[in-house]
Amino acid sequence: MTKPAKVLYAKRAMLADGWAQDVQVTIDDHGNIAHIEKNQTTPDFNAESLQGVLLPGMANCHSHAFQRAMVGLAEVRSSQGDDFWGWRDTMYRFLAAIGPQELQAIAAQLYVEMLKAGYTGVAEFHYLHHAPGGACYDDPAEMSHAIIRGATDVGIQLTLLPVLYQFSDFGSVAAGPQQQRFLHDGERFQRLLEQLAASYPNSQQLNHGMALHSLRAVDEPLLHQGVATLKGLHPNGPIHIHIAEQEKEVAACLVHSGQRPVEWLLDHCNVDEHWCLVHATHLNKRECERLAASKAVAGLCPTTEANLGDGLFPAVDFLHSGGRFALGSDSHISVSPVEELRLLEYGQRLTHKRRTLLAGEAQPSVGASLYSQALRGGAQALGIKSGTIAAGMRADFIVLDDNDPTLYGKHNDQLLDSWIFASQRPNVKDVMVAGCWKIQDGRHINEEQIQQDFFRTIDRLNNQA
Ligand code: NGQ
Ligand code: ZN
Repeated sequence: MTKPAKVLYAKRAMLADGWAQDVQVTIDDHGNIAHIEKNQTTPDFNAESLQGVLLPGMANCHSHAFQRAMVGLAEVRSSQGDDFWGWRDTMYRFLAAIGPQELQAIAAQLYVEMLKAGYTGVAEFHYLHHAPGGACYDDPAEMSHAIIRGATDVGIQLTLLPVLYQFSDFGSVAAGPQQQRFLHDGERFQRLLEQLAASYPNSQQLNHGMALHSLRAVDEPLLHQGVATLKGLHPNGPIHIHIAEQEKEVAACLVHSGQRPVEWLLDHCNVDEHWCLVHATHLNKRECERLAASKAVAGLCPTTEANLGDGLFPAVDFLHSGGRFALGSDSHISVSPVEELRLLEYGQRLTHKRRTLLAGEAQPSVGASLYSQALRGGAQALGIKSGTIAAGMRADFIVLDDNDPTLYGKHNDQLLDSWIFASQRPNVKDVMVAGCWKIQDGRHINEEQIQQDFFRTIDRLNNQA
């Protein structure tokens, strides 16, 4: 591992308490911020001068890495039209050929793309556990190792969320043949989590959590068992769940339990700041307020939710109630926090027929308000001390190139507004994860090799198809 940088010097930086000039940031050997000085017109002799604006890096709260290799393969109309469930069939056919080698190569390529776009951490919602056909690998953590290797090689921070999945629908309906690779009972899932905890101690590189695939995939006893397993191993580990994404799922939950999915979850689990409810698209007013009050994070994935025809999350009401959100790139139809935030705001403008909807009272700039909220919610969803530049936090940073026609001459918050609404390029010059540079001048040190492995994997998948 490269040695953490010690002292950085930025002409301009977005700190926890606002914008500052001539900022010197000292980083300790663990990759955390030791201290910060502002208005330091003469930097220390050993300080590294940054060629742009220093911002916190974004945490990506929701990823299914293998899906990056199927983008664009489900955009063709069939005679019956298409919906979320049709996309899911295509995705199930695609994943049948993904083994550990393919998963590692795809994940590595994706994680390089994430870093370059400004994501410094990712929560991997990992449910592709078993071999094609459903048999358990000799090592039950085989596919988890592939993801961890992909992330470690690239150097993005990983929060691994092994997914508990047993059923195909409400009422403990047995899983289908295409779902066999995802399945665990409570005991086998506990063994997987124990093995991962023993093999990989928590570190700056890797954090452990778990996910429940959805209320379709677990019944109530299994849900509680899974949560108890996580709490036994990692008391503060994040717990994620896909919820209320499709209207069909809301209707099925109502028939099965008499309650809507989010309502049911809030009534049956101790949903708190360790939880991330992914999508939570279909919320009524009461659910919206209760979810906000729970301090859980809503894991929003605007480009995937648009691509899959999910519907629109009630962001205005949720943020008005004080709700917390994070961004996820989910199916990776886009890998860009900028594009996610832009679509999040535009979705609201198009429905409410008004402008500047997701800015706060205290923070009237939409770009700055959205970026800082997504930073805070993202770090919470990944269970890491990141998302603001302050002493004691991780040194997860991006350097934004303000010597770009879209960003040049923009004052503080205007810079974020211009980046989020108007940039045509990522504009991310350098990226640091826990004190180590991973992207410098727009490039990752191993990007050619990683891309070659990815291309070979795609060729292999195409030849098999
Ligand atoms: C997934 N993806 O697990 O990859 C899901 C689809 C399902 C999204 N929800 C499968 N975007 O929900 O059953
Ligand atoms: Zn998902």
